[in-house]
Amino acid sequence: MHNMKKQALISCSDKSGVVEFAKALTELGYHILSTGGTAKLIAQAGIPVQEVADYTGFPEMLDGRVKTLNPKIHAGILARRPVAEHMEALKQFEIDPIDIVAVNLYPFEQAIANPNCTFENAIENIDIGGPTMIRAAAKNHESVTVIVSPGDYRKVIEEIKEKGNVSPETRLELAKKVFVHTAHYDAMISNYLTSMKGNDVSTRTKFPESLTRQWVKVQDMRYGENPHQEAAFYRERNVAPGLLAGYHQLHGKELSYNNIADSDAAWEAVRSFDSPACVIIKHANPCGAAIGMNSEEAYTKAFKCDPTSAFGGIIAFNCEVSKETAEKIAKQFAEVIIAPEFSQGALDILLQKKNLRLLTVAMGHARNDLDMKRIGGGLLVQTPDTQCVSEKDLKVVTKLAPTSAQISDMMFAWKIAKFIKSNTIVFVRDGMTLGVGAGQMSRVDSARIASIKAKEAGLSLEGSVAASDAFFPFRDGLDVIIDAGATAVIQPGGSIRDEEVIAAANERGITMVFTGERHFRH
Ligand code: 93A
Repeated sequence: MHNMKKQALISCSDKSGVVEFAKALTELGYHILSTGGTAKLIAQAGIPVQEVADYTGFPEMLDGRVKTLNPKIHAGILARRPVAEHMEALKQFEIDPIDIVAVNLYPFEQAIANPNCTFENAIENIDIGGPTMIRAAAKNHESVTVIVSPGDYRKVIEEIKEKGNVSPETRLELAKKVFVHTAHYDAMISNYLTSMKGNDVSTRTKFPESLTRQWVKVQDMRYGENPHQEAAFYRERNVAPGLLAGYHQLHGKELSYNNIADSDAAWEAVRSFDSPACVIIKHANPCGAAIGMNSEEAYTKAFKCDPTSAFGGIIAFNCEVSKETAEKIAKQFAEVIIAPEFSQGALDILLQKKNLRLLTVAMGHARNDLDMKRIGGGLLVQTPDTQCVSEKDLKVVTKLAPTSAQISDMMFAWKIAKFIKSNTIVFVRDGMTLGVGAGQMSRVDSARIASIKAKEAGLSLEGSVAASDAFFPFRDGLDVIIDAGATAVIQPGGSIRDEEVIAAANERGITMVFTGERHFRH
């Protein structure tokens, strides 16, 4: 052995913190081995470093494809220090044990995120030597410390300074990170390669042959949908945060499984409105939604729609919650309130409610790129429903044209209908829901339920607007809506009986528009 010092191998594409790390290790008595670019940087900083090529006796070759792939490196990493035969073997071949491996990989993900990335460039960004070293070091975490994230340099240095060594617990933690990291790295590569259409390297589909995502645990949960189900909450790795990665809980008990699911639905719905809006969710469905001049007006209107169901609901706002709004909310039992901000006056009131959870959430986060639904032994994947019609897309199909007030209510009704489970019928007037029929197997039943609920809430449907999330297969559903008092209907159209349904609307003197697209939600 030509080197009795402890050794660290540093080979990093992301070179942040490398010089400081190498310096600290040198001061702690480590010999530094490093690859071309990293070695150069370390040497420039005046820190002693030996190139891997110099140590192995093999130059970096094949345009850098082979730099560290050598038994002198891999035996040095993999040798079990407590096993005498392993240490004998190292001696026999003049190999020095490597105690610390700090590597981060060719930036494959960043490379393919560039729209101009060529296939050749992507392939060159597949790191081979790096994953090999970190997997080896992680496997041998009994003896080796492996670092894949510059954020961990400091912890390692501090432990060595304090105890002369990195603790077994830290080595195991760092090893776990490696396999999470390489699994993600390989997933990115396989998603990229299998999203090619056939062998055509220039075309890609959103749906790769093999779809691999990585989910990182946020927390264990007390229980799932029901107390006898165990549960945990995960977020998707390296994805722009949605509601959950982006929320901040100001107050209240931990969110439950159902709280999170419903909060997500509430947040998705409320952020789709441009003017101040309030959406109240129960069991994943809006039981009241409204727009208004401010949070107070929006809440008052939304609550009126179905005060019974709003009990224990999730209330979401897309605007600051005022003191006046908080005073009103304080009179009902709510599980969660979500808003981009709460005024101090509102907080003074709401923070007194022990069981109320308050979340601040930004409204502008990106949507998921794909929607997923588990089925027995499989996964259904689709692009999310991001369609949103504008006024100019509406096609008037009746003799009677809608008034501008009706058009505004139709647009509101159509927006909220998208967030109500199918079959959906929702009555609306003056920017508030009056009755919601959700999740029924027949559209006629949804229409009936929506009108019954409006009546129970003491709301008149005379002159209201109704939205249907999909076409009417027969005129019966439409008749129920008109009988209830609606004078304007918004629906996608597209039924083979559209003529019959349009004739019914004309016969009964209402106005109807088609959107040309539907919003099933299950
Ligand atoms: O092309 S490789 O797969 N072949 C190797 O043998 C190898 N060894 C280390 N890439 C290899 N590396 C990678 O080089 C490391 O994972 C790191 O990302 C990068 C550091 O190279 P440099 O120090 O020259 O900037």
